[in-house]
Amino acid sequence: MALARFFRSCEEISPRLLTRDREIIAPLCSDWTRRVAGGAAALVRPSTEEELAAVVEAAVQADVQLHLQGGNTSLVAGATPFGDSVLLSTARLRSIADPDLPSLSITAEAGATAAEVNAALAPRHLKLGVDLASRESATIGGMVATNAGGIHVVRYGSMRTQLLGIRLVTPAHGAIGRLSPLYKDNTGPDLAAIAAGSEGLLGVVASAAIKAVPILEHSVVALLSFPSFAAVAEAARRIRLSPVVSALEFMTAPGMDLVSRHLGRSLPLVGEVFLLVEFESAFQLLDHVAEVLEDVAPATSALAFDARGKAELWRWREAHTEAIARAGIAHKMDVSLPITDLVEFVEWIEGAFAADHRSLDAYLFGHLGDGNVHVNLIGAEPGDLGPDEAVLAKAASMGGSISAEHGIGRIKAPLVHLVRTPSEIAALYALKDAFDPGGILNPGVLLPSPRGGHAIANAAPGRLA
Ligand code: 2HG
Ligand code: ZN
Repeated sequence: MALARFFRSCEEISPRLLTRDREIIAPLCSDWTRRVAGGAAALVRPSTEEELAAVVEAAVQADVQLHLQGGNTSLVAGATPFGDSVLLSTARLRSIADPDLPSLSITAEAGATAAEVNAALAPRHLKLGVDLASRESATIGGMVATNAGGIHVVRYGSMRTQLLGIRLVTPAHGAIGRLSPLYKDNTGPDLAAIAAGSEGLLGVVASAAIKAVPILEHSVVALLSFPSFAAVAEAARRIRLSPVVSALEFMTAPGMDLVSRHLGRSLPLVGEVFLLVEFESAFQLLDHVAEVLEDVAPATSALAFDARGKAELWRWREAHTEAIARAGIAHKMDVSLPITDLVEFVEWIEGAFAADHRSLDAYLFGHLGDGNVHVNLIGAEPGDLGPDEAVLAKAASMGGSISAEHGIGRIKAPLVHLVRTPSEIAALYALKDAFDPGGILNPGVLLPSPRGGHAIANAAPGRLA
């Protein structure tokens, strides 16, 4: 009944808005990791903010749940639809305005990818401060909704800090917010900051005004190897003091071996733990980089100065996700720890945790400069939350976070209590209620939904849609 009413409203808004074609919908109903797969009764793809607002209003009127999706690169089932719901894709909201040079910013609609926005900025020697391996598919809307981090947080911060303004379509208040070129605007709570990281609970991001940063002429990428994680952490502590570091990433030997097999290339360096460091500056860097490397004294190192060499070194870091996906269905724990506790955490995973979970293969890598470790486990049943909970509870007990940059999604929603008190969770539900009193947006994401079950319980684990 409700769906039929919603379908009729969509038809009135635009005849090309909604499809029920299984061949189009099915590929969008699986998490990128393949760990969970769901389904949707229909797919709606608005092309303008007005259409988007009309769709949300129609869903409110018909009491139909909307599951939101950008580039479908979520690694925590944040964009996987379930049940008799409707998948709302921002894929057709793609326009990108010309860069605003006086305010060093750019406005883009939610469905534009990071790569497309960067392509619009490049002729002006500008780029986004946030960059991530999934740049060809990750969309601006998803990056705002998850407060995306990526490889340059150590230099520029995460997505929330890049936002000058947003337009947000909310069930309770329609389309609100503004695409402002203002760097300063202290007129109450900042809607963009509230929406960033809210994972589609409060509204659908229609567009965002985002700061841009200059493309710096001089850059050097260094791949360094060390005998232990403790040695890497000490090197990172020193490298972080350099004012021109724009990425400070780590990888470990098991992941590097997997990438080596995946790419069909032999390892460029031998070692147990690796650091990938990018230095970027408007000025010549060689003396500075030589000084930093002399100070940290890696066991072995490889440096790249030209675009091709730099891309090749980056590939060793960025190919981890695809190499792991090829090896199996990964349980992904995206934790952050106080920098001083990283060594203890990694030693716990490789020691006590590994001893308790001998059937699992663990791959550790991440954004060391941000204290962000990506723990990838292969070998567990997709529906088994046990290993996830053990790792996340450990990070939480050490004062860390159970989501550094991927979000909570549907997979970790039952574990939010590890890092939020009952009062904080009640406040989040109250915030949700103020924007979406009917609970129609993204049920089951971030907060366990009174209306929708948990992804793991609902999905056919590991089954590809
Ligand atoms: C990255 O840093 C992404 O490459 C993906 O955040 C991490 O695959 C992962 O666990
Ligand atoms: Zn990451």
